[in-house]
Amino acid sequence: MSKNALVTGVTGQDGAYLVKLLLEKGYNVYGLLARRGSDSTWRLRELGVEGEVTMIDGDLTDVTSLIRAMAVSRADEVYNLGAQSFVGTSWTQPVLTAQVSGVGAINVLESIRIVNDKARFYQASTSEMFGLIQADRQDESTPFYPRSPYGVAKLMAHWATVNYRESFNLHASSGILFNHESPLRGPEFVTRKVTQAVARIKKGLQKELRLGNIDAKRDWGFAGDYVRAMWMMLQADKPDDYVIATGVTTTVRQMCELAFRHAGLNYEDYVKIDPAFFRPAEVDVLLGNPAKAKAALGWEPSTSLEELISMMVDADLRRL
Ligand code: NAP
Ligand code: G4F
Repeated sequence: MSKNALVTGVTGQDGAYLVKLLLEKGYNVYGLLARRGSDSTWRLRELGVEGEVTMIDGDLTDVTSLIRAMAVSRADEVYNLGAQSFVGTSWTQPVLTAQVSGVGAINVLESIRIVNDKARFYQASTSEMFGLIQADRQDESTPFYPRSPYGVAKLMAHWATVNYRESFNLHASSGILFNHESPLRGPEFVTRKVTQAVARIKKGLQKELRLGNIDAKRDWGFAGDYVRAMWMMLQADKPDDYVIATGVTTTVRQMCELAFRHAGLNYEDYVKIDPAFFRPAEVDVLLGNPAKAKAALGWEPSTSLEELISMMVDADLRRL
């Protein structure tokens, strides 16, 4: 019998790749669709899976809609990917961020307890929780020190996941995912902002690219690899927390260099530093150690940053 999965954040980058993976594995896939004024399903359409997901109206801040979604989907597995996920916005909308990205996870956990406490749960935790890093390479034992309202909200959701596992014996796992990108990445995040600008500059539609702190370092991987890790966590006998990362860190500056070079351009001719894009508190460097995920789940990334950025620039050139 095929399994049922419920995905919150189904219209996001990870939601689209996860839906594709689950469909390939024979799941009946249900998505929690938050009501928006305009069409939000373009990513599912790009991957050719829009018609294959059963959408259920709902919002992470409305626990009644989550209880209904659990009942309607009869989910065996619940992937909580929904969030206000842009760090920059979390300083201007801290309460919304706390409600969606923090309390929202508790709402999902409660709906699981009420409707079916045998359903397995995945929480989209984040390397942003490490913030002001307390170890050179961050793993599951590294203390957290969030640096943004988003990081604080996600830390609440992370500990709620651990607490519901320990209190109620839920199969609740948390993936501490480092930055992961793709051609479906939102244009506000730095990789996509860069690859979109490279394509526009190449086609003569844009003259310069304004960025903030290009000395920040991130451990960037490919979203398609990372959703595989989410699924693997829910297939394990026991729930647990896992760092998912590549183990390589790169500056925003070097990432720009790669992107511009792929289009035959020199980033120094186009990138301008704009204080408007600096953050009130920065996460200067992230570098993950995914050894536990490799040993326990057999998970490994398959895409280098150079391949990833090339894929994104090519996709943005095609779209123009
Ligand atoms: P994303 O593209 O920003 O997607 C976020 C999703 O959440 C969208 O489907 C959005 O719906 C939905 N959402 C927002 N507010 C909601 C609400 N009130 N109720 C229900 N759904 C709501 O994020 P992503 O990159 O796919 O990331 C997936 C998850 O992983 C997020 O929780 C993110 O915080 C976390 N994460 C991401 C990364 C990364 O590098 N990508 C790393 C670590 C953790 P609309 O499209 O309708 O707005
Ligand atoms: O691409 P970013 O906005 O991603 P950030 O803040 O690392 O957050 C992403 O990864 C987290 C995992 O660690 C997720 F949890 C979160 O949901 C999101 O997906 O910024 C990356 C770096 C930052 O240091 C930022 O200051 O790039 C720097 N940066 C420099 N100029 C910029 C810009 N970031 C953006 N978005 N725009 C700029 O112009």
